[in-house]
Amino acid sequence: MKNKELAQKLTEIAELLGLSSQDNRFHIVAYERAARAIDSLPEAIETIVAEGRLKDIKGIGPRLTERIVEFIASGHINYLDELKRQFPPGLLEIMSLQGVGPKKAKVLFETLHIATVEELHTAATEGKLRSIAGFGEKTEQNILQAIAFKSRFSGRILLHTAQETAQDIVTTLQKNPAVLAMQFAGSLRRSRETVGDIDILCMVEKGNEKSVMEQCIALPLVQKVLAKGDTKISVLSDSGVQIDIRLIEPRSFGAALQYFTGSKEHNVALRGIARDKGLTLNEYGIYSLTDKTIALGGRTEQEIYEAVGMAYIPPVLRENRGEIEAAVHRALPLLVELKDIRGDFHTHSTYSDGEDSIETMAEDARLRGYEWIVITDHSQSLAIAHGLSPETLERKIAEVQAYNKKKTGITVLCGSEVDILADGTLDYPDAVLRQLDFVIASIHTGFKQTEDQITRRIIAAISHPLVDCIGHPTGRLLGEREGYHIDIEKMLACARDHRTAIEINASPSRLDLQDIYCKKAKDMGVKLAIGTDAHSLQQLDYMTLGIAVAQRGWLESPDILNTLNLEDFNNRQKLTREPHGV
Ligand code: DGT
Ligand code: CA
Ligand code: CA
Ligand code: ZN
Repeated sequence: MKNKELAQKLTEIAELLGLSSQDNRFHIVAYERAARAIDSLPEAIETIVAEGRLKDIKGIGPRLTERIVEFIASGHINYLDELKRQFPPGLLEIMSLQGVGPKKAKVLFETLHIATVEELHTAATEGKLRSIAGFGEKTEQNILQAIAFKSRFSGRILLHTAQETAQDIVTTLQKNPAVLAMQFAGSLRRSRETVGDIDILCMVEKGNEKSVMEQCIALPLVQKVLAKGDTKISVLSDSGVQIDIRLIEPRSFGAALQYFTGSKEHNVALRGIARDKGLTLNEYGIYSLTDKTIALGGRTEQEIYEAVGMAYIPPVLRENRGEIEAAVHRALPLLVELKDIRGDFHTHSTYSDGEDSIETMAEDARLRGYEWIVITDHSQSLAIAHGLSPETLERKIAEVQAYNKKKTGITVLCGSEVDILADGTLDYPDAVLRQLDFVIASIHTGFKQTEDQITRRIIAAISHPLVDCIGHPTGRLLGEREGYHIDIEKMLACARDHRTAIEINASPSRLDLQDIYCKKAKDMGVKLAIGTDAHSLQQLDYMTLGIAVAQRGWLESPDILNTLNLEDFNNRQKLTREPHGV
């Protein structure tokens, strides 16, 4: 399937067009839209092209069709190569810095001939940027911060990307009869929001390693073998991520899984407790300090945790943040799971910038076993995402009511993701908000305001009686931008007082509210609402990422509003609302 590669190329075209001096806005939007549509297709683009069904995809006109057909036939898009020749390659990387768009990148190139991030760093450090018209000392500082942020992230990949890559490997290797079992390990298994390298364990009987090793080297994604021993191999993938695969005998598999899942801090603390009990723990098993020849356990992880006298600790909690003490006292949280989820709070339909209709989204949610789905299209001022005018919103409400009359087995709730404007007011009047089943208030503009301004703005929204939830509360985008400045503790305290929920936005590059703050929210008595922010039905899958964040934040079913059935959901609605979802 070449979907991802094609989407990436179309995105690059959009980015490069932004550097050009002509007004290309419409072309840029068209390429971005097409990239998103192709990235979320459920089938291979090759098949669609071969069967002449490209025209069925919304937003793909004759020009895009031509480029896509060319790419499928040759693997190249000439137009992209041409654009690349016009601009130095480093400019794309410069544009990916927070706060540096095509306009600034272009000025930097034309005035100071800056064409790489290194050159930009040097110029900013030497104070040369402030001489450019429209730049100031502040811009210089922001650029240095953005470069620092990017290098901190650099080399790490999104959890979702790591999961997809690792799953491909597991699917291939599992076909080998010598492979008895496979498990993710490391930060990937702990579901950290970003992953440095991918760790995978294979259960293989002693003597059977050779064929598995050969198969690892032959994996299609392997670009380079970094290191290879008898039972361990490290490779570099074609997308530049390192993958460590270890082959482990069944009798040590649990011990190895425990060891290589980490975190390092968790393991250090666990070994300390083992030592106090006269035990020693390594990647092969758990032994008595006095007789290291007899293993007391090692086949399963459960054996290890039992031997040191504590409850089994789920991988998502293994960060040495109190889980060991809780396991000793048999007081671990009963973590929320996917099977507890009854609905999704944050989705977009074709009414705003989603790819699928309300009906299509609802049917997919029904197949996932949900009882309800909230469709939260954007509000009027967000023109770039086709925000809805109050008139269009009326039409949408009517469509939702008509849909619910059909009793398909799932209830659609008509919501909106309403912009919190720069002054803290909302993007719809109360009369409009009152007609909605669920209101998420989000910040999409004015990121440069001070912490005080942003916090006040969010608090104004939280205290508004018609707001149910605050969307992606910190505005961060992993690896792209740090988010706006906000006093999280103040926000949470206000949310508790007004019984307004805080979103766990499960979009792969958001995962916002972050795990550590979820735990704080729970401790403060704030409810959380998971929203996938799906812009297509496939993206409803992101619920698993939202669950991972919730679990890493120690959250249990009652902490998460998605576990409410429809009746309880309607009952908790604020009294000011006129119910019409059912
Ligand atoms: P990452 O890859 O940076 O996202 O984070 P991890 O946690 O996956 O770290 P990684 O890949 O270096 O190692 C995987 C696990 O293996 C780690 O969580 C704990 C264990 N481990 C690896 N090397 C050592 C070591 O030298 N000492 C200890 N205590 N544990 C180690
Ligand atoms: Ca790792
Ligand atoms: Ca590793
Ligand atoms: Zn949003």
